[in-house]
This record gives sequence, C-alpha cells and structure tokens, in this order.
Amino acid sequence: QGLMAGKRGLIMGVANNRSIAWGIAKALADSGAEIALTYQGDALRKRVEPLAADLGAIVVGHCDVTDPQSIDAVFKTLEQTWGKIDFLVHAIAFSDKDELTGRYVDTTAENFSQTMQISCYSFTAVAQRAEKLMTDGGSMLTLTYYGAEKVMPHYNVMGVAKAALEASVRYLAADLGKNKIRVNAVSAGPIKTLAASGIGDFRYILKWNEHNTPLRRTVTIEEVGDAALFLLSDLGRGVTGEIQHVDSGYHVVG
Ligand code: 0WD
Repeated sequence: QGLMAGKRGLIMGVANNRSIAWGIAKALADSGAEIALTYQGDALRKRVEPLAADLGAIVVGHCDVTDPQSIDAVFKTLEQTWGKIDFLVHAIAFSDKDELTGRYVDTTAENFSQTMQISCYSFTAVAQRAEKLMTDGGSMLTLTYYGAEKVMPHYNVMGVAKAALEASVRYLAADLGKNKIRVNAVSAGPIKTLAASGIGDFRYILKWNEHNTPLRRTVTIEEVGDAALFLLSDLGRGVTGEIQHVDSGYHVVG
C-alpha cells in the first residue's frame, strides 16, 4: 500500500523521458497512484504512449492549452472514465526561444501574451476544470523556477510569466481551500530537458549550479518527483499556497 494508493489524477507536460512531468509520474506510480497523461500533438503522442504503458497509465488524448476545446475534451474523458480525480500536475511552459536570450526589454507583445497564456494562464484554465472533478478535495501542482524571484540571465519573459504563475498559485489556494483543494508549486533547479534547451547558455547555468549551490550539484527529475509526491499525497495535507524549492538550496545563496 503506497502513499498514493486509491488516488487518481492527471499529469500534463510529459514530452519524453527527461521531462520533469515524467519524474513526477514515476514517483506517483511507484506509490500506487493511477495516472492519466495528455500529449501535445501527434509527434509527442508516439513518445507518450509507450511511457504511459510503462506505468500502467492511461492516455486521455491531445491537449494544447491554447485550445480550450482540447482542454474541455480531456476533462470530459476524465469525467467519463473516473468520475472524479484527486490530483493534477501542470508541467507546461513555452516561449519563443529567440526571446530566451538577450534582453528582456526587447520582448514583443505577441510573445509576451503567448508566454503568459501557455506558461501561466493555462494552470488556472485547467484548475477551473479540475476543481469540478475534485469532489472529495484534491491537490494541484505546477512547476516554476527561481527566475520568477530574481533576474536570471536569458530567462527574461519566462521569469515574468513564472512570477505571475507563483502569484496565481496563492490566489488559487485561497479560492479552492474551502473545497479541500490544495494548490502548490515546486520551484525546480535547472535540469536538462527539451524545454530547457531553448534557454540561452543553459549548459553554463548547469555548471554554475554545480559549483555554487549549497549541495554543490544539480537536481534530478526523481528528486522533483519525490517532492511532488509529498505535496500531492496526504503527507502534504497541511500545505497550500507554497512554493517549494527543489534546487539544491540555490535560492538561499543566489
Ligand atoms: O530546468 C528546467 N527544466 C526547469 C523547468 C526548471 C524549473 C521549472 N521548469 C518547468 C518548466 O518551465 C515547465 O513549466 O517545468 C515544467 C516542465 O518543463 P520540462 O520538463 O523542463 O520540459 P519538457 O520536457 O520540454 O516539457 C514541457 C512541455 C512541452 O514540451 P516541449 O518541449 O515540446 O515544448 O510542455 C508542453 C509540451 O509537452 N507544452 C504544452 N502542452 C500543452 N499545450 C504546450 C501547449 N501549448 N506548450 C508546451
């Protein structure tokens, strides 16, 4: 009997086996959770289906968070399949990589809106739908980065979107607490994933962390998964509105 036995939920943002969402999915499945995954587009479908099979997870279809109908379709499928859910993981972000380098001041209005929509608003959009299925309470989690709190080289518009995302975690926690729904974020240290490879000088940032974090190393998706397990399971039952750093302690020195 694991910590997540009897709990069911949706994980959004698995792109491949390096994704943070995949580290979270593994930790939750190892603890007995039943998991549903979405994929973004047909190219990722081929990656996600075998990964889901490894975990005994179900795949509830394509979801592009810029298309509200695709979000509705996923939640409809979840409702028909399970009736209710206990947890939600949002591990989604996007910005034009031409703006994840150079100066923040040069951000365009178009990419600002797109970055905010995909990396910030989409968490609220899925929370709205998930709330309706969390009839016995639940736990929601998103992923953020220290660039929300401090200026990090090249993070630019994504740092602004993450700051808004962290604020939305607090507002969602306040709104949904009455329904026994907790809302938290993990602020992960840099990890080499597909999304991270779009950020300028990312290898240098990893090296910098190896030399300068209190633990003198970077973190893994398994470590993020274990922190997510705490926040999504009953171990975290007294925690909401929290930004939990899993960053080898960088936020106390950086
Ligand atoms: O260093 C890192 N990797 C950190 C990542 C440090 C701290 C936080 N994070 C955050 C990211 O900002 C993101 O919110 O963790 C979350 C997960 O990112 P990841 O695991 O680093 O990256 P990846 O494996 O690429 O997954 C992100 C996925 C997308 O992958 P790609 O690379 O194809 O963009 O987000 C999904 C997509 O699957 N995604 C979308 N899903 C639905 N609709 C959309 C969209 N419009 N856009 C991106």
